[in-house]
Amino acid sequence: MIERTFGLIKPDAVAAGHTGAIISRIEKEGFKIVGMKKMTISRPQAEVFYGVHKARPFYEELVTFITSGPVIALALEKDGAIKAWRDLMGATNPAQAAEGTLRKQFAISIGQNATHGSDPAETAPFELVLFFPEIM
Ligand code: IDP
Ligand code: MG
Repeated sequence: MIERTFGLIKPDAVAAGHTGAIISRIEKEGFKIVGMKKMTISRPQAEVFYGVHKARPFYEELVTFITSGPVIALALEKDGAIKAWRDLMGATNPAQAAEGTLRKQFAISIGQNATHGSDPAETAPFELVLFFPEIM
């Protein structure tokens, strides 16, 4: 089933100059980029985006980091896009990420882990509308 998911290239990877390599890999893996924008996420937008993590001990660190510099927001389309994008990113903790995944290659730490991808279930539509209201 063709579906859409939401992705971010996070501030660590943008600052390190990995934008091009990550975009190139996304295209090689057969995703259609239906939306892409470079932006700096505001504190209010980060609080909505990461609202699901509000109770977690690292919430404040998460919001501070995601607003710390420019990101690339992506709307990605593919057959089974939500799982396919999570598979391409790899595990949250780069120490556990498989060879060939983006987080294995580009992440610095569990917090500064290069990319974001919608989790299964309801987060993809919510995140897509939050960042790409004009195309969703
Ligand atoms: P995911 O990004 O693989 O879906 P989530 O569990 O949804 O992982 O966590 C959201 C984000 O919170 C992670 O991508 C990572 O940046 C950060 N994070 C997760 N666990 C930790 C932690 O133990 N310490 C610091 N940051 C964390
Ligand atoms: Mg998540």
